[in-house]
Amino acid sequence: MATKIPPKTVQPTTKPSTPDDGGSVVLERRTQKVKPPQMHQVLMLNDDYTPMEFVVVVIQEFFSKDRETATQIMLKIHLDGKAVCGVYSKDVAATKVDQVLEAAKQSGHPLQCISEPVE
Ligand code: TYC
Repeated sequence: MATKIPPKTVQPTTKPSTPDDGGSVVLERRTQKVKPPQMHQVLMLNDDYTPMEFVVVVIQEFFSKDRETATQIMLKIHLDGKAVCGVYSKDVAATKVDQVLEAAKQSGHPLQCISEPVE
């Protein structure tokens, strides 16, 4: 596995020796400009037809929430029109959206799910 270098660490770099430096090695400090990856939130949208129980089960299954939490999220979607079900890397968020839409399609429900960058 590749070794991860945390952001804002300082990496020593060697400077080539010049003719009159006696062959010494100079260590320079350089701050790495590595940003954490952009995260994406997965939102589920309300509609008038998908059963509440189906939404709760989907949230439990695909977003690893316990029944209480899944119910709270479902009710927030129902009342506010949408809610965040989870925050992931871009690829994982896209997979969650696909899984939810496929499950909804298989069951004949119009449930909608989207992902968007956080902030
Ligand atoms: N509004 C739906 C109903 O009353 C329930 C529902 C909740 C639907 C959340 C979609 O994402 C949703 N049956």
